[in-house]
Amino acid sequence: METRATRTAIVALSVLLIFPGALASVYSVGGSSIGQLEVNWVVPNGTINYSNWASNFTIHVGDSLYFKYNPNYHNVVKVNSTMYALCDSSHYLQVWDTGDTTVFIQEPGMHYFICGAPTHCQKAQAFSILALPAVGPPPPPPGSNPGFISPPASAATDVHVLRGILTLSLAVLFATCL
Ligand SMILES: [Cu+2]
Repeated sequence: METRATRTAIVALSVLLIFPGALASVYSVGGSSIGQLEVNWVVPNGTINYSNWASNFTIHVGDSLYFKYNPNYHNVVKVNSTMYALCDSSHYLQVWDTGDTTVFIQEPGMHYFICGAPTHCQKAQAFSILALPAVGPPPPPPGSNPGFISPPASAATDVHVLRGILTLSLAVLFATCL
């Protein structure tokens, strides 16, 4: 039996397959699962360990970190590794203080975040997280590159056929739902 939920799931899956970029994830800092938005950017009270939290995930360029917090007490400060080790928020790379912060990860490598409120970083409201390069093939280098080998035409065709089928499925699904 086809339910509305099933249809929704099929549509969502189709969208993901047709637009792979939609696979970028949002990681709620301190949250228990991907995509779950929780008020969790706080001074660790014994239940949250941000370093452990960060080590649970493999994030990539294109993903986002979401910080939910009370802006009367906390903020989000991006710093370099030296300032991170010193808990020094005065030499920041970027600061957010709205209580509802989404940090889009634009570069691979280590990213360092601390809370700028006095003593909060020292109390472990801080973490570093490694971002890997974006998922998928790298863009072709600028200019001519004789060493660059194009993927086999058959693979490209398969993707087009698959996307064609999925697009058709989507059209049928929408037509059925209306
Ligand atoms: Cu804080």
